[in-house]
Amino acid sequence: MELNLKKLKPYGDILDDGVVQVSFTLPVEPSAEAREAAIQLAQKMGFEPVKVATMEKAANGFAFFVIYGNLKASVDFTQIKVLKVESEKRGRDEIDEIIRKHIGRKLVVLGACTGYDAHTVGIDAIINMKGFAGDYGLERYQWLDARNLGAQVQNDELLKLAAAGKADVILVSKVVTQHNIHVKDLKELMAKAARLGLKEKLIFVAGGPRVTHPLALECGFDAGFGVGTKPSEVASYVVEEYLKRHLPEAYEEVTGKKASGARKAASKPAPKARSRKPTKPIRKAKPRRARARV
Ligand code: B12
Repeated sequence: MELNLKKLKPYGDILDDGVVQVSFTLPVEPSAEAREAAIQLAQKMGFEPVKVATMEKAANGFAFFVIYGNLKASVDFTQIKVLKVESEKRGRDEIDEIIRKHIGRKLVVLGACTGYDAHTVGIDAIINMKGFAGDYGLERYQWLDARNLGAQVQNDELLKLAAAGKADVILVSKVVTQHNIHVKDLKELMAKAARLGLKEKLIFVAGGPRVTHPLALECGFDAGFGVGTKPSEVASYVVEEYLKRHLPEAYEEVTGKKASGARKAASKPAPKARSRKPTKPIRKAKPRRARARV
């Protein structure tokens, strides 16, 4: 049997059988009627035939099911187009070497978890020295000056620090998404950045478990990263984006691609090989009392 990408289906035992395992709980005691209800629900989900592998009592008045079913639906894989971060994944040494050779100074990266969001672990995973899943954090890069401002940093404070510290890149983490607070905070940051003339000057990257690249673009960011992101993926994007905007020739040399997407602001090349220290050391934003505004 040959794989037909135009009619892609889940794989169970044999190609195109469409076998899927789903589990759910019904708020009724396990019984023959509960089993039939689970089968009918699975049929409504598009499974045929349906096999109830497990029906267990989860608690008083609750039945837990594991169902195997053959999914009838398929998707045309050849027609799928996804808006995604296009940069090539590179290792730390290569990224450091690109910055040393083509930019000649450290790129200043500021990261924070913003608003009233107190979840620090995501931004720590990206920035802190030890990194995430065996991938060193941005602090470990010789040619990045990466600073982690922690959590509960207000948008105004972040932009003030970005301007004062002459940041090149802003990394924003959003974890709490209740009532779409992440979208509201991200959009507000970008509206303020635009008013301060920072939107075009800096590279803005958003991240978090429910952040996607399209969502980040919708909020006015340049890129978005979600679950399982590794620091080197972020560094790879940042260095390519910086070259694309400021040093199109170097971008073409490094990537083999035309810097056609270069922005207007990019026409002014960044000065090479100069040390750019922030006017004042960037102080960590004052932590606010953890408050769940959700
Ligand atoms: C630990 C934790 C906490 C700790 C946080 C401690 C700390 N210092 O961070 C504490 C106890 C404080 C906490 C509090 C709350 N929490 Co909490 N918490 C969690 C938990 C268990 C783990 C989060 C975590 O650390 N993940 C590990 C990191 C590594 O993963 P990550 O954040 O996804 O980061 C990765 C990527 O997303 C990405 N990334 C993240 N940020 C960025 C940024 C950039 C720029 C980039 C490029 C990439 C990137 O890279 C990272 C590495 O791959 C989650 C549940 C879960 N299992 O996820 C709930 C969870 C996030 N919390 C939740 C909630 C509701 C709360 C509270 C509101 C609870 C309450 N009612 O008080 C409060 C909120 C407090 C506040 N003001 O924010 C909900 C959020 C639901 C939602 N959708 O909004 C979750 C999902 C639990 C749940 N299932 O309900 N929490």
